[in-house]
Amino acid sequence: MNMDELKRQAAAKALEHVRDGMKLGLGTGSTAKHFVELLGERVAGGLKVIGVPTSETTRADAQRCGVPLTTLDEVDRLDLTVDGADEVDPALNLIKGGGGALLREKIVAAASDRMIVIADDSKWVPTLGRFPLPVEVIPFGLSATRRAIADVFAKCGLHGEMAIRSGKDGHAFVTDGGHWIIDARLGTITDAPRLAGLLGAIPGVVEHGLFIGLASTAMLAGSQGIRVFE
Ligand code: ABF
Repeated sequence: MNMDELKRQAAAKALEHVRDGMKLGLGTGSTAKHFVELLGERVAGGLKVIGVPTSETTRADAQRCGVPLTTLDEVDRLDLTVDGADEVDPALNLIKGGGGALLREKIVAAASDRMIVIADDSKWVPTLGRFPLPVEVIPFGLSATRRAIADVFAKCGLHGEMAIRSGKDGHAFVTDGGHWIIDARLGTITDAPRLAGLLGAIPGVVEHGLFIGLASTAMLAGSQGIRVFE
C-alpha cells in the first residue's frame, strides 16, 4: 500500500466519527484533502454536515466536493476538527504548518470540542522537532522578531538554523493571512509546552506550529493497519 492509500485509510477511519448535523473543522494538507473528498461522498448520500475550512485551498476542495461551508462567526463552536500534522508525539502534541495553514488550523482546532489528527505513521515521533518548526511572523520588524525567537530558543537550550520560507516565485511565501513563515530546524524539542508559551509571547510572532493539548485522537495508518491513540 502506498503513502497516499495510507493517508486515505486514516481519513476514512476519522470519517467514522462524523454524525449527521455535525459542525466540522476541515483541515489542510494531502491527508485532510482525502477526508474532505470522502466527506463529500457522504454528503452526496444525504449526510447533513457543515464545515469551516482551515485554508483557501481546503475551501476550494470542499466547494468542489459539495461540502456545505460556514464560518466561525456563524457557528462559534465546532463538534469535531479533522486535520493532518507534520509530527505527532506520544502526548498527542503536534508540529503543524508545513502546509502554511497553521494559523487558521489552530484557530479552528481551538474552537472544536474534539480534534482528530489523521496521518501516515511516518509522522509519529518520540520527541517533536525533527520536522522544522514553522513560526508565522509579521514582516514588519522581522530582524527584531528573529532575534527574539533566537533568544527564546537559546533559553530553551535549542539551537537551529532559521529560514524564511520562500514561495513559488522566489519571494517569501505569504500565508492566507498575509504573513510570512520562519522555519526553524531545531532537531529535538524537549519541552514543547514551554517553548510554545515563550514563542507565543513574542511581539511579531502571529502563531507557531506547536499544537499543545489540542488533539484528542490520532489515527495513524501504516503497513500494519490503523493505530488509534487517544
Ligand atoms: C496540515 O497538514 C499542515 O499543518 C501539515 O503540514 C500538513 C500535513 O500534510 P500532509 O497531510 O500532506 O502530510 O495540517
